[in-house]
Amino acid sequence: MLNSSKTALITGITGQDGSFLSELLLKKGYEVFGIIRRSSTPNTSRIEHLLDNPSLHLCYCDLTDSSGICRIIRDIRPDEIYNLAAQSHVGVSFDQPEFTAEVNALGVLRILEAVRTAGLSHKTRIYQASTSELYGKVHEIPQSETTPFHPRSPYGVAKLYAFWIMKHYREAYGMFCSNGILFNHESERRGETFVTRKITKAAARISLGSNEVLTLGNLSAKRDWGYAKDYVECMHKILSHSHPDDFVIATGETKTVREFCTASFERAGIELVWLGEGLDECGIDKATGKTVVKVSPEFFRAAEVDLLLGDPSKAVSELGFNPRKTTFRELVEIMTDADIAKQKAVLEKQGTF
Ligand code: NAP
Ligand code: G4F
Repeated sequence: MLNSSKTALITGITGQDGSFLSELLLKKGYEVFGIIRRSSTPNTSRIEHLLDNPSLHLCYCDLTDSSGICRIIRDIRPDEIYNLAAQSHVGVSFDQPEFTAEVNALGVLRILEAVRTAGLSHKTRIYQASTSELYGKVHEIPQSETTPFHPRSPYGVAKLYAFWIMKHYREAYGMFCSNGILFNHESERRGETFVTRKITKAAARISLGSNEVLTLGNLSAKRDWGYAKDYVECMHKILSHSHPDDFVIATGETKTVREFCTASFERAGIELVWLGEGLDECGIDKATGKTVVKVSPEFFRAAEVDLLLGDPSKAVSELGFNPRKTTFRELVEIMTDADIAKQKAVLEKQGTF
């Protein structure tokens, strides 16, 4: 159904979720405004295919820049804001805790204040990209909207502030502020340093002849992995809901990093056998006997989130969310197949395939 009169502002439009959400909103007839950061090399590859769309408008800004945020919100007067911008890498947040807080915590406050001071409190609906990292050292399994939070990283702590400042503006000013507590969601557009994409890219390259060894950290960490394209639909549903609220979006299934590896290599035609324990654990290609996966302390974190498993019942009943739309196996296939196709294209260009 077309929604031709609506205007949405997406922060983080160049990211994985921003690119899928722009596609969705443009299809629904929105005028989409996106915030991009100035960079010395192009950072719009994920939305390249949308750049000619006359309903897509990009403006330079940064979540650390209050005056820019105020100006853009005052000028656009958006019906909806999707705040997806963040320093989104948990591991990096240990190295850049202050920057992570500036963007992931105070950035949200800047948006809320910009909306409020522009007199848009009762017009603009705001979605905040909250995260299962809030549960951290989990207090219960599975995690739902009522599970207490216990973040385990500067990223998680910053996102906790963001979660609560959203709730505060909802309660104090009656603003339509909703948190989507999204569990890990991946895709063929996932950043290459997140574990799933790191795995699918390596599995593809190794299956096509590369001699590299994939080096990972904690293989036993468990995550509830869904498909990003499905999850952005929930972002829109959350802002289209009758009232502002917080929702867990998850599949209700959890797998280890090791299991993701096994499934991706299998899709790429390599049967993995796991040998050893801890730092000595490695994944062997059963057919050749070669080590293709090893472990390095370099990728361990000062504090780990061991197990995430979401309970999406509320989103299922109130938003009509289907947590089984894309299964774990289908997700692994989508990502691995995409990386195989990309690697084949690279090899073809080099004349080696
Ligand atoms: P992503 O691919 O890393 O994208 C992050 C986006 O934020 C990029 O567009 C990035 O711009 C932008 N950004 C970073 N710092 C910024 C700043 N200071 N000012 C303005 N923009 C900035 O992340 P994603 O996976 O799409 O995730 C989207 C959001 O959901 C993030 O807030 C993330 O924390 C949250 N989240 C993600 C997951 C998940 O599993 N994917 C789960 C729960 C929550 P550049 O392209 O210029 O770097
Ligand atoms: O892929 P990851 O880096 O994602 P993580 O830390 O779960 O964070 C992602 O999901 C969150 C939602 O829960 C988002 F809020 C956040 O923005 C981001 O999108 O790591 C997943 C697991 C971790 O336990 C990590 O320790 O994989 C483990 N891991 C093992 N080896 C690794 C590696 N992670 C990375 N990035 N690289 C490795 O080599």
